[in-house]
Amino acid sequence: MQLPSSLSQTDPQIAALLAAEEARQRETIRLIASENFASAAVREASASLLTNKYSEGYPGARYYEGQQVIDQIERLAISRAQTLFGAEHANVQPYSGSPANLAVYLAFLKPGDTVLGMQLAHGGHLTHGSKASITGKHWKIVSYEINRESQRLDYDQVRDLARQHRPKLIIAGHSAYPRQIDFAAFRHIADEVGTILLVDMAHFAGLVAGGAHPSPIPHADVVTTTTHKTLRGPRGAMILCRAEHAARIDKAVFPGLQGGPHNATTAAIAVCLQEATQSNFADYAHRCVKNAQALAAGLLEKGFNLVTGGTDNHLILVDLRNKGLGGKPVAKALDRAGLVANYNAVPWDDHPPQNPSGLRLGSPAMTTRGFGEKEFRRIAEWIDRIIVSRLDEKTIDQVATEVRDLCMGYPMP
Ligand code: DSN
Repeated sequence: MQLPSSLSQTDPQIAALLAAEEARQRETIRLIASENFASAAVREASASLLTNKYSEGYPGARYYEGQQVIDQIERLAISRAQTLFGAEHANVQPYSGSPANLAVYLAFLKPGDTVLGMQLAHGGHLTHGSKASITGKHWKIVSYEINRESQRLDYDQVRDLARQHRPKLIIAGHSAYPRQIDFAAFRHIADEVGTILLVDMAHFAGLVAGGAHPSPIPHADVVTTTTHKTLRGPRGAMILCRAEHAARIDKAVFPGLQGGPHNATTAAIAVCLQEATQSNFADYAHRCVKNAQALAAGLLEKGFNLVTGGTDNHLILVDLRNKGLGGKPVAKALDRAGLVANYNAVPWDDHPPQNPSGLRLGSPAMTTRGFGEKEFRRIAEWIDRIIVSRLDEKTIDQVATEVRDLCMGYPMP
């Protein structure tokens, strides 16, 4: 039987929706800090016929035959990850960031053990122990916060909590903390209480690869990362660890948590890791930081409150409380103007997570598209114009037209 070859013939409805999404991505400015534009090569590998293959197990030790090619692909992805990040061991099979983190819990903890992680509203991730996540239900979570005055990570507090609660796992890393982390300080604390240190570098892995952010690899026992954020690969994840932990990490991923790896994703991860070794990737990584700082500077000039007062990575967390508007209505108004961001809790937020006081912004996607500091300054002006207008629809329409015009000069990869 001949399978129909084109999506538009087989399923015109989905084909039309894909075309609509392509137009939306082309005509809007993406400021979601965790999003990016993967290259055509990454997307080609992701959409390849590798999706047809099952391969439970690891290269050379599979439960299905026919792995002549898949084993080579996975070995290549592993060795590229080890080389790029200087890691002793890499597992490239986790389906995404949450399963990668869960695999680390499974590898090192028993249910009920104590974990020390960053409070969600202070920049942590759901899987760092939020009550809404399985991690907050099956393990005893102690959370550290940023310091009220400095608004930075408070390593004394982390040390005090570690001494008091003797966690089996300490997690460093974030989804919404606009500053670099002192990984050596976390290492000292972990050593003092004799515990495992996990760094979740999902947000800044691309910056690490491009030399625009310190690497956690020399300090952490285990490092998890997604591959689709600043790293600009397919939607997937990796776990990097010291050789002594390799067997328990691999066992936790498969058969502990997952079944067959997504081989098309594995190939696309290999491609993105290869792309990350190119000199233009280092340039992209440094521009991500410069562009985020330009956006931050533009917002500060307009009287916006930024958590920690600015950024030294790819993201910004705006506290909108001095503007008298909630994060959700602002994010929705910006979306109508073609400025796509997400509402976000801020530290000590007095509003619920469904309608919090913050707005998270990020530079990676539009940096990939070629925006520079001038364009990011313009974004600050647009955001200010919309806020000053109190989310007036006419102003939003005018900004939307200007946004579309600017986007036309910056083609998608
Ligand atoms: N959802 C991701 C983010 O936006 O930061 C974290 O997993």
